Amino acid sequence: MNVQEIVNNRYGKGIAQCSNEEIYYALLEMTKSMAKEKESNEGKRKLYYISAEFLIGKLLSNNLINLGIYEEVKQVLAENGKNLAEIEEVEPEPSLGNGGLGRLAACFLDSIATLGLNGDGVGLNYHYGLFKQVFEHNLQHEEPNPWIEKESWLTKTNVTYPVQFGGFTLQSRLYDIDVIGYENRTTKLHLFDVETVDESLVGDGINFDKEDIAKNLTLFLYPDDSDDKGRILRVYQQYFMVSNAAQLIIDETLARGGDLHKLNEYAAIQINDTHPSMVIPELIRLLMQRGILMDEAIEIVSKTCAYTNHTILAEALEKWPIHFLEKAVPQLLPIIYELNSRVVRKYDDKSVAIIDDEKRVHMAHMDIHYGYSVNGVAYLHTEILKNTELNNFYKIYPEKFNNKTNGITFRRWLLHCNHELADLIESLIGPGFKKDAMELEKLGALVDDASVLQRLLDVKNSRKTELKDYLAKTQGIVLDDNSIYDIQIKRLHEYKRQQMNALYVIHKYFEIKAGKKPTRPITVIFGAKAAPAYVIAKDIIHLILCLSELIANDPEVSPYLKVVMVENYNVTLAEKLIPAADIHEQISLASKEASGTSNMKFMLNGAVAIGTMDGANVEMHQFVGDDNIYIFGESSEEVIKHYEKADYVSRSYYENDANIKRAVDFIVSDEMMAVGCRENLERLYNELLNKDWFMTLPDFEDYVATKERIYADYEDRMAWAKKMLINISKAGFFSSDRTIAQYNEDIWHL
Ligand code: C3B
Repeated sequence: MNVQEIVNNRYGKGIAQCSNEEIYYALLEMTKSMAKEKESNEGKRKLYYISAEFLIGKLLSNNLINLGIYEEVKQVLAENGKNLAEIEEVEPEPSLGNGGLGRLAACFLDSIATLGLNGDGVGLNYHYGLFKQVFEHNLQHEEPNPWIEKESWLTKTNVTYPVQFGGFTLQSRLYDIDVIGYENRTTKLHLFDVETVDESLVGDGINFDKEDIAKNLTLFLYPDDSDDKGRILRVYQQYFMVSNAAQLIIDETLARGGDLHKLNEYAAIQINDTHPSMVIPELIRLLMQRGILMDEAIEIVSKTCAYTNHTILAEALEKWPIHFLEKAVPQLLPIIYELNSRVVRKYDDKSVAIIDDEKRVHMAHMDIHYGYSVNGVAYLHTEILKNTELNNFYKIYPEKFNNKTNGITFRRWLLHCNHELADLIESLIGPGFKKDAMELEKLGALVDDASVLQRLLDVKNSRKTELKDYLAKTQGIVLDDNSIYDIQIKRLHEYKRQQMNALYVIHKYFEIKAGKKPTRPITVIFGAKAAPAYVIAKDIIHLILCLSELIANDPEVSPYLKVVMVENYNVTLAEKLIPAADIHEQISLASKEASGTSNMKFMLNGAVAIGTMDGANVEMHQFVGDDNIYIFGESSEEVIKHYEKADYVSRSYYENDANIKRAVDFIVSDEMMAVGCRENLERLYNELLNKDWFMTLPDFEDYVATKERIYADYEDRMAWAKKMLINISKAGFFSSDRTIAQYNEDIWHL
């Protein structure tokens, strides 16, 4: 059925008479039924990509593109006076992820479906997602972000499993979302839920009774973990996710005539960061329940599970106190003890034990010992895992370690979010790049063609104007589309160093006051959510919002400098911001950003990076060369040495550098106090002065100098357009189709 027929059936009227909302639901129905008609991917071994996060974004346009009917639908609607872009606005965005890790999982599903691989995603159906960010008095507040409506992309299934916790059992319910591949078959995102969940539990902000597990289990992704009740709730969530996954895997294997003794021939499980790690003991437990002896069960599971590490930050490498597990999942403890004692017996090295002296279970250690593959997510990150962070494990299992540099789906991050650029590229090199991203290299032959460069600049300008209109309409933000758009969008974290960018803003503010006016106005745009319990991250947001207000109200500075922080940064906003960027900030402290994936999206959309030699920036630099990316700051080796020697003293940088002192002092100036809160600003000031764990100050001067260079280079428009085109032409490697093909070849063997 086409749109017209569905609209007629549903509403008994024509498209022209319908509201945008009515049309949206008709398109949802049509797309879902078309997905059902597509074949799902098949094969003997099936991948289960288990992840606590799937940041899928809105689905309508992507599904239409992947079904190959986007243009057709757009035209039919236009003929009836309707605008597809406006209809897209009706769709709520599910916030089932924090950031990179969750968005990566969503890109991977798109590529798995597109490449025709037999693999599904497994996660949880959080009713209120992460949270919706609102700004009040220049501070972040959190609110629930409901996204599940009566009709949605979710399809309720008949699948349900009992999940046993210490003292009680919950019955699950599986909901599916069809993931439609590009001109190909489909796969599924399985989201488990509990029917007893009670949305009315949530009171003020995102507060709720953390102990009523039957009612709260799937309300939020990662509830506030600042106290033990929040932390233990995460254990309940994680176990619920993996127990359901393990039961599903066993059921599907048996249904396909598989033999559980050879489970690894039927299933590959990718453990996405440590959140799903309990799948290892759970699967061992379930196999033993079905009569398989422990030795064999351990061996089978070890040949089935593979682990991806996404970070070296200690706080993200989960270590659960044994008493949490005793309370939530006592049935797993005998297995975890056994897994640990086998390790301890074999290796006389406490650093590789699963259970440490403080009685905490190191989830990553369990994954490495009892999985068959360990991968990092960019070249540098994997090298750091092998040589530093996980070196003791690498010495035991060198064959398990491998790198899989992240990627992004070009369907969403080019074809969908930047139609005009996709059309320009197609007119230059043909449509082949849509299937084989490496064909973008062909653009390399055109870097000296002035008319091509001019068209590229024109496309960028129209994206900038579009962003200006969108932010004016949705957030009341006023942009100058003749200014340079310099954008930093990612979770707020001290290692990502939004605070360094903010210190630069202060520096620039003083320079402008001193009469050093930029050739062209600069707009520094931020988008970031801070974890609800991450106090300093919230203080950094406060700093940025205060600077935004202070500068906007300063007639001397505001014509040249503007600071913007978009509210509730999410996938939808990223889709508008990235195509409009001139410059993107990838300024993490070297060694700390495992990969980064927004860097790839910006590159593909013709923005130029300023960044440190960190994560995938290293590979980007290798592809585009010194002239087309602005690298600054200390290297990862230098940074790692500082940590080893504990020789970094932020105060000495402050005392010995007038620019740094001036910028840091401004945080607690009278001007700032007039627009901000003393408590937050003083705390941040003290943090920078006395700790600065992520070493903002040593890189500051180099950062400032590099910013001046990049802004100056921007003024030679043709030379800049050449940089843009070179970035696009070298982006092909960062397609998630390449990443997924490598996972399959080296790890999954589907
Ligand atoms: C992120 C990392 O911080 C990014 O560098 C990386 O690109 C992505 O994962 C994807 O690999 N990450 C995250 O978003 N959440 C975590 N808990 C750990 C890492």
